Amino acid sequence: MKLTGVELRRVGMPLVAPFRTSFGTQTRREVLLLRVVTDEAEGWGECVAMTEPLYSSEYLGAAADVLRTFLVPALVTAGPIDAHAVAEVLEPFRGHRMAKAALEMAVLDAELRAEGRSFARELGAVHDRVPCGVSVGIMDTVPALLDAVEGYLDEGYVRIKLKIEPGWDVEPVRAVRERFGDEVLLQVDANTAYTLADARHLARLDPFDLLLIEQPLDEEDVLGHADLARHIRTPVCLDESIVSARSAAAAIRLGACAVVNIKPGRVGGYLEARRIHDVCTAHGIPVWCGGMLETGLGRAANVALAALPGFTLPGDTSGSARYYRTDITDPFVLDEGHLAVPAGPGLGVVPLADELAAVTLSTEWLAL
Ligand code: OSB
Ligand code: MG
Repeated sequence: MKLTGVELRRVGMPLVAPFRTSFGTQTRREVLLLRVVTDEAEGWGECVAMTEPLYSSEYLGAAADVLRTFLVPALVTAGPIDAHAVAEVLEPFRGHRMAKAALEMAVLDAELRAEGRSFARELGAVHDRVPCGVSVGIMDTVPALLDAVEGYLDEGYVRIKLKIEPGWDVEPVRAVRERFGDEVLLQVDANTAYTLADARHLARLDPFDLLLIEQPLDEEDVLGHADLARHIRTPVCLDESIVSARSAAAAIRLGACAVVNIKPGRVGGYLEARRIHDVCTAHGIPVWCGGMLETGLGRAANVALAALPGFTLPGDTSGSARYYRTDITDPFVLDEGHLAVPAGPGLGVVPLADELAAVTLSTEWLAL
């Protein structure tokens, strides 16, 4: 395939409700989309970087810059493109995994569309639908949280994840357990808000039979997670710390995680995400698919990934309506707590022209 054009497009979409985590409150999502045009087909990529470097060091403006200045030019220089060679071409550039992931996703989408194959088939999906969890933000009050959780359970979500931070942890978890019972699959996500000095406090979550606690400590504190795991009964799951199959293998060997959250953007793409799945499966470590408030484009690919055999826990693969009143693709809608895995060529979804135009903030054609 020959690359003939790359478009960067910034879109801005309001969230249906504010989403508060230990690192900040989001009321809207700005997303960088990539459209690659080749001599055979077009492909779409979604960059999961947020506008500010609060979840990770990456942010939207930097992703656009590194794509325009280094990544796309390197791909053009490399000659005919092949999705499985993109990561190798981009490898000399340090970091910027979310930007690299978006470019690889777009090339892979173009390639698969040209060949009439789906992401699900390419990645090795074994299910045609996946069970869905939902990530519930920090709320001002426990009653407000219980209302939100009740709404999601009524919609059919099969797993609840509560965002936690110091001052909003044991009480909300206790309240959700008391109100909705022990059968609800429940887990928490701290987004690095604690330190090892909080180990005894975090052990107070032990009685609530949580599926896992996600990323309690700093992204770089892999050893700390291994130490913490010896002080609490709740299984430790890593998100921010896992940036590659290599880092996943190291974290597993250190005993730093019993579960892994796989986010393709964070690890440089869907192909590396599959390698992490393979490493974890080989070690008997369950994985689940994380989310980054994706539009329907990223959501389609995530749902395909979540259909691989090692994804034995429900992911943050919510329906479009969890975040957006109007998605830029046909919306993903829950059916009995599940989403159908797209089966069409490539992502199996395309942006709807009117919806996309309505949320577009800017577009830029890169000079190739
Ligand atoms: O830590 O998993 C996270 C959203 C943005 C950044 C980080 C995280 C999240 C979520 C929501 O928890 C995931 C989703 O529903 O898309
Ligand atoms: Mg997380």
